[in-house]
Amino acid sequence: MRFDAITLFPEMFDAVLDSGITRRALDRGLYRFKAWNPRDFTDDPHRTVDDRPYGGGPGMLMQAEPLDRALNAVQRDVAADNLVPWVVHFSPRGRPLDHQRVMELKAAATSENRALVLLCGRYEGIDERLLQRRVDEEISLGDFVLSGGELPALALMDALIRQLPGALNDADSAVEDSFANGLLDCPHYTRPEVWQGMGVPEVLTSGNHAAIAQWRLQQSLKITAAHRPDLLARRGVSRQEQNYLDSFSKDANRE
Ligand code: 9D3
Repeated sequence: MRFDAITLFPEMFDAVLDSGITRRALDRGLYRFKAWNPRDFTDDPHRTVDDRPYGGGPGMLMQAEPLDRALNAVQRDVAADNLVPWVVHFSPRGRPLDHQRVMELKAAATSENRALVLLCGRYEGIDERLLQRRVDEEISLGDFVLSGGELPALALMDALIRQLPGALNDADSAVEDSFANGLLDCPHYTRPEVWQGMGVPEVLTSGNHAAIAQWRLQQSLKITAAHRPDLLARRGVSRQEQNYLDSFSKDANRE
C-alpha cells in the first residue's frame, strides 16, 4: 500500500509514523509513505502558498496552483509504481469516517492499484476550483474544528495500516474485534485482583471460558445499548442478543 500526503507540515507525519504499530508496519514493508510540501512547487522567492479570499472575509486560502503542481508530481511518481492516485481531501464538509469506509479504502488500495493521496488543507481551506478538478472524495473526522487536515489524514492512515495483514502481532489482534463486530468493547481488568478496595468481576477469574465469552458479549451489548444505540440499530441484533438486552432492561426496572 502507498500513501502520499500533500501538506505544509510534513513533520507531523514523522511523529506518528515513527512509533508503535505504524512504525513496525513500515519496517515490515507493508506500506510506503511520501510527504509533498506545496511550498516546494512555488516559484516566487517567498514560496507563497496562500492568498486572501475573493469577496472578503477573515483568514487566508490555499491557492490552487502549488497544489495542482504537487498533485501532478505525485501522479507521475505513483505511475512509476503502476498505481493511480485516489485523492482524498480532508475537510469538515466531508463524510464522517467510519470502519466500513476504512475497509473500503483498504480494498481500493490493494485490489484496484490505488495510491491514497491525502490532501491536507490549512488556513480557511483550499480554492474550490482545485477541489473540483482534482479531488475524488472528501472525508471528515467528525463535528469539531481542527486546525487542518493532517491529524484526520494520520487517523485514516493509522486505522488502515493496522488492518493490513501482518501489521498486528498476536498480542494486538485480540483487541481487533471491537468495532469489527459493530459493538463497543467490554470492560477490561488486569492485576492486582483488588485495587483500592475494588475487585474484579468473579467470572473473569473463574477459568470458565464459555462463561467469560458470554459475559463479555453481554457487557458489550449493554454498553453499546447505553452509549451508542445508533450502532446497535445499524448492526441489528440476533434473537439471543435481544434476549440479553431484554433481561438487562428488566434488571434495570427492578432497581
Ligand atoms: C473555523 C473556520 N471554519 C469556519 C469559518 C472553517 C474551517 C476551515 C478549516 C474549519 C476547520 C478547518 C480545518 N479543518 C480541517 O481541515 C479538517 C477537519 C476538521 O476541522 N474537523 C473534522 N474533520 C476535519 S478533516 C479536515
